[in-house]
Amino acid sequence: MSDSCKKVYITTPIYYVNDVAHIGHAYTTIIADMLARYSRLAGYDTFFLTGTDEHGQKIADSAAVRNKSPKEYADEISGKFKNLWDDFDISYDKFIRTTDEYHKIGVQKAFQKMFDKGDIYKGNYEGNYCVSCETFFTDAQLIDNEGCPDCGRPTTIVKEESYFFRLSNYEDKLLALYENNPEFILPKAKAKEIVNFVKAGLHDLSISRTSFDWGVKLPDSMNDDKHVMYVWMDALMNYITALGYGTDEKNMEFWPGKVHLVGKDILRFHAIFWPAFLMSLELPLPDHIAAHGWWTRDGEKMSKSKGNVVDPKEIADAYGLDAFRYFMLREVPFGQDGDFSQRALMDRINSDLGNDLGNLLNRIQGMSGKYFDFKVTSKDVEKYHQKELDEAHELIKNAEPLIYNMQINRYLEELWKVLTIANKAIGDYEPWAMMKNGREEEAMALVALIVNIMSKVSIMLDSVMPEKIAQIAKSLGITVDNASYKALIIEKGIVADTVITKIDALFPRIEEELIATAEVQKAETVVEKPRKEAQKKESTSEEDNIITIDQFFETSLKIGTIVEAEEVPKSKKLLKLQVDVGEENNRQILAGIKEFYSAESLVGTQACVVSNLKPAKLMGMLSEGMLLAAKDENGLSLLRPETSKVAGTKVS
Ligand code: ME8
Repeated sequence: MSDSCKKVYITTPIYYVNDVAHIGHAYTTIIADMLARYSRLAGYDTFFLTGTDEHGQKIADSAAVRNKSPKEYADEISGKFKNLWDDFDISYDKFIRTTDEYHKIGVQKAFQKMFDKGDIYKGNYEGNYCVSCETFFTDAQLIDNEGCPDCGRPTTIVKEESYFFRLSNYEDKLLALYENNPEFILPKAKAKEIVNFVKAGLHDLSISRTSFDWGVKLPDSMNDDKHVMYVWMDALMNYITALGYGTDEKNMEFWPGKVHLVGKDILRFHAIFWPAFLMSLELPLPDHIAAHGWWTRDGEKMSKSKGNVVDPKEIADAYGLDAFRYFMLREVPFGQDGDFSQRALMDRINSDLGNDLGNLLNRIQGMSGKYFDFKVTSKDVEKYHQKELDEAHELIKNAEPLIYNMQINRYLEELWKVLTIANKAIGDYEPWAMMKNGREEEAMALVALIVNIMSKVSIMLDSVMPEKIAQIAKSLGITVDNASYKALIIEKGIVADTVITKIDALFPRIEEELIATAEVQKAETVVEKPRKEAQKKESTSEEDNIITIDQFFETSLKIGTIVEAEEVPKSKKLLKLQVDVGEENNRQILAGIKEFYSAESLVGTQACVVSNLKPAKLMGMLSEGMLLAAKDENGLSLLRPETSKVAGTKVS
């Protein structure tokens, strides 16, 4: 980031108060928190905003179901979000609620300004409305004339008087914006779909509702009590009302924002409506709208109704908050979807955090204690290790821009390369041999090299794992702040003489048995989930879960011949199968069917295989597919062709 930009404004979406937080919400908030902490450390005047979105029919309906007033209900859920972020030590500067008075005043002022400019007019609307997505759709967009194209739920026809925003007037300006600012939408790959959407033509946007009253009223001057503001108009404005737009404007100096972080589900609102509103308000535009992917569970979108939600608090309590933060930021490239698995989390803890980071600190403690009574001086480090220091500085310098380009997983990868320099140097130079041969000065320089590398990496990791880095800093006798960032990172300086303090292991190893338990639990859901889903679909309506034929064809189904089968020791449910699906090599598939089939009985039989499933590791073994089965109270049956088919035959 250039030095001229001294103010940084970072936002999360404001979360709907119709549901409690899950790891998806935690993900966005943790990325934003990392960016905010890093910006502060690097010396930028930073404002980090999060909050809750509390108006609209969806919230009013959720409250009604619970026999609560919308405000009562919003207070309760908003409080839960805030408590969670406080538990997670999220460093927000402001938590906005759209029911806050200053917000409502700001939204009304914005409406008035857009109206005075001629960008808002009154008309009539008739359209297909999805309450869940709070969005209108044209007939052509609907699935089978009724279903919402975003969530699949049935839409209803809403006919009402409405105020409209002249979105159609902004088509060309928006296209010019995307063209002239190729990094406005991040990752850049996502811009294409937005550009195509705008090119297809924008309709004016209905921005008020008369069918319910749980929303911000229009400004008094409109003299129109029937209407409340469309929830997305109300919600998007939070990014400026939180800075005091229309009320106490002193924090508007943080505008335009650096980055609005959003999930890909709400990119369209942020990359089309929001810049158009801002243009209408004659306000400058933010640098980036950065859209991340979805966290799924066993390949499916997480939602309460599916019962597959991962509670972030439970995970952070079980594995440690910083390990959870590291995992979320490291595991999935920004913009891509990721499947949440405890096994992957444990692997990261044992390998990246325990072996690479934690163990390096142990080695510093061990070597400095054994050879130098914990006292380390860096006076000769440049004499003996300029090359390693240069390599480390180069990697760090190149890693930094990745942060604001939202390539945070790559940023972490680069920092781990710096740790490798340190771990490798110990093996290459063998300080124990140096000590034996009386080359104490060189051994000290080597220990100092490790301390210097660890200190620099710690500074760069502070925003990712603040609690653990505080412990490392204490052990190294350094401080992590803007002064040390400048001295050790920007000016590439050397750590002052220091005394190392012994501390407990930072990331104790998670034992294999625990990992195995988590794997089996996960494996069991492979069998259990489809059954539960099937039952649910029977009891609710299938209309809730309509998919298109194209979505169906995304799943590749083939006939497989089971060539070998054996039991997985210590697992109640798993069998390990080698399955011929017509490829050069057989696939190894772990199937949770041990209670229903013996290994021998399966050899030579056929089954229907999902063959384009992302490979997963179960109990340390690769599983490259899934067998289809049906289960009821009488047991489980694999789905097989009626007569034998050539292995690899497509099922459609
Ligand atoms: O959309 N994976 O609120 P919301 C990753 N109020 N991120 C996820 C996720 C998942 N499975 N599920 C949710 C709204 N998120 C509006 C926003 S802003 C002016 C108004 C995250 O409660 C992700 O950031 O439905 C997504 O954009 C946001 O939660 C949606 O939260």
